[in-house]
Amino acid sequence: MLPDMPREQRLELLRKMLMIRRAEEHVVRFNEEHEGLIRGHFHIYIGQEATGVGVCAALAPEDYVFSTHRNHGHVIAKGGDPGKVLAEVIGRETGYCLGRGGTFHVAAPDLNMPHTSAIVGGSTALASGAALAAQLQETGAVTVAFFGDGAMDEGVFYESLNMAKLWELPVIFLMENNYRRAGRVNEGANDLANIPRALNVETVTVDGGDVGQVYGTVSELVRRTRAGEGPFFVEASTHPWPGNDGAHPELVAGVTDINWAWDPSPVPEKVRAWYAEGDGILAYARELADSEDCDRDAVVRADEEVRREAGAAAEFALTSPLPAAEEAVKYAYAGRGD
Ligand SMILES: Cc1ncc(C[n+]2csc(CCOP(=O)(O)OP(=O)(O)O)c2C)c(N)n1
Ligand SMILES: [Mg+2]
Repeated sequence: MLPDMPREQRLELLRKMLMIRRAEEHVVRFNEEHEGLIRGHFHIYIGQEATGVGVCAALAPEDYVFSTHRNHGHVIAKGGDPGKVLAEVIGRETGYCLGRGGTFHVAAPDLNMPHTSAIVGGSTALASGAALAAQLQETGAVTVAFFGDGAMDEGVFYESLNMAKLWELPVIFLMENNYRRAGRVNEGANDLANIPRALNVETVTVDGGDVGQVYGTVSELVRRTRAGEGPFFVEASTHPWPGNDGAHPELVAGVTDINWAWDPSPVPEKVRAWYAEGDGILAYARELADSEDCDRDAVVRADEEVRREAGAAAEFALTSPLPAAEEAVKYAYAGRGD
């Protein structure tokens, strides 16, 4: 569904989604091409870009977003600088958290993303707290908590949702179901959306791969949340990206070629179905190219620009210095260091 907005803004949504894809392709390549550059695990938002971009496009700059272990995409969607995101992913002094956070904790307070939690379910409590503050201070800010289907197994999720409902907090619980099916083997509920319904939290399900649908649905919920009708719960479902199947994310089909949107024949057969049906970026590229006031050329040009920018961002990160060893604890404790 094309989002209800002028052509330039529609293209801007495409650019944001592509920026997440291109930046994260660099993250996977950092890991594949530079031994020891990323220490430990890392998580990739590829395949879910339409959700993050659609939600953040519905928010105002003063609204809050709390994210998870898949935060890179959310930060870029909220307007983050891809160079500072990539620098943080590899622990550089020029990153959003001066290299102290790393891939799991790319927080960006100046974008009203004060913290991200790699503790599964943690974002729901942080977001409810921020929403309580906004309610008490009457700032009018809306808070979004992104979290995954797995976070619904956590006790903190129930507590956060229940308190948010009882106190009518201005918060939207945005569950990203990246398994594209209702219920899971480790859930008693056969439909995850029934869990918030049991607490009388109004719940909407959307196709998380359809940026227009996400934007339209969340815009209306943001309006209602600001009017004091919250909290709300959204389930945004996506098809799992095949690159996440192994122990570490892998570019199983190489980098995405935007031309696969209209000619999928060069895509390796084992992942062709995902690129044909599951990839929200290619679906949106097709929609835009077929729309009245846009065409393939505009889409391809947007991708070229984004690839250049993402390449410069990766270069910026790779050439940025690590924090000095003697400053390791600077900023680590309140009142210490600087
Ligand atoms: C409290 C807690 N338990 C376990 C983990 C390990 N862990 C990291 S990601 C993950 C899966 C989370 O699934 P989901 O919330 O659906 O997010 P997805 O990775 O699918 O986006 C787990 C269990 C963790 N980080 N925190
Ligand atoms: Mg999940």
